[in-house]
Amino acid sequence: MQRAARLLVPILFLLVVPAGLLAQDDAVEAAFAIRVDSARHEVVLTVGPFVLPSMAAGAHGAHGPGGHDESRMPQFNFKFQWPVDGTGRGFRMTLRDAEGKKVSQRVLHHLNVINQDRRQLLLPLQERIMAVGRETPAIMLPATVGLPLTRGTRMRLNIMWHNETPHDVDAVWMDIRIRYSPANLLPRPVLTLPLSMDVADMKGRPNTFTVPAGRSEVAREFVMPVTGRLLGVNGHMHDWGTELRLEDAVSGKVLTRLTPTLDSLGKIHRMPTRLYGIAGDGLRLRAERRYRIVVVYDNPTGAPMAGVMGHLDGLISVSEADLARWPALDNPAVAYVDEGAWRAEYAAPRVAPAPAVP
Ligand SMILES: [Cu+2]
Repeated sequence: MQRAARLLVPILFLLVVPAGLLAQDDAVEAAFAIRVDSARHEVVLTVGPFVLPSMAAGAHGAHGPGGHDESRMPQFNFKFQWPVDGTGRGFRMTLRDAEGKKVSQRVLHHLNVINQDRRQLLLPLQERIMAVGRETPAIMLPATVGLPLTRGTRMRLNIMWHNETPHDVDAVWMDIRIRYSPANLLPRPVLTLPLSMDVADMKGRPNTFTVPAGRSEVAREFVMPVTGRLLGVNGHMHDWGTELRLEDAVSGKVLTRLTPTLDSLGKIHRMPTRLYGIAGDGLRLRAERRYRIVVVYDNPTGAPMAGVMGHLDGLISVSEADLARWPALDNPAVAYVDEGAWRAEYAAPRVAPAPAVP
């Protein structure tokens, strides 16, 4: 790699799409722009401005008990084509206001970048190459690994806002800088792809479920479609979740276990990220072998708790041969062997019949 001085970077690709159809009632149009900063090897997405009135009054935390009302949260989608051949390594996201000052990530519910041209390994759903919540820090992999991406891949950026601060935000712009390694990088990076393991996720259903009062476990098994090495994993649970683990379903051996750090009220403060060696071998998951994910809740509220979640999000490395065996986008195969949280013991919360109107 030549170490180029700070040249003005050539812009390979520039596209501006008004999002008028999705804009808020007051007709502010958020525009989307994409460009390639080839000196820094970054694809830069810029979108804004968004107007974000405070939702603090009467709104609850995004992941409080009983779930959260996403129907009130403004949501935006922007489609674009990935502009370069290479491997993605990570990203940085910043929010800033009209003066260029940083805006707190507490106005964001989530953002996702979805690869519409590749499916997930376990479910026939599109691959999520990036998922950012309120607390997600910047993620950057070493140049020795990366997510394979080809120029022209169809992508979708999805943003949901939830301004839980007491202040209205008049205008906010989002900048996402996605670092890539060019296709001619030698030695060729180890190919890594996201792996989502969820106790409830199914096409057409929410990935939330209900847990009873007291201690409970939900487990779900899946069969790996290809061999891969788990390089790292983090997990997501709601309050009163106490543990997430991955087991070999045949031997029962616990392969990894994540327990959250709790705040003084016993609520989840932070989920750890486990790394098994970016440079090392990682944790081997073998094709055709059965694995089990388990989420444990200890619900002290005395009542069933709806709208909770349990999933592990990992990164696996695969060989070129295994990437070629990756299920095709139109392959409807589901790797889960059971319905997990959606099994028979799950009963949808009963809705009382509405009183008759005279
Ligand atoms: Cu959640």
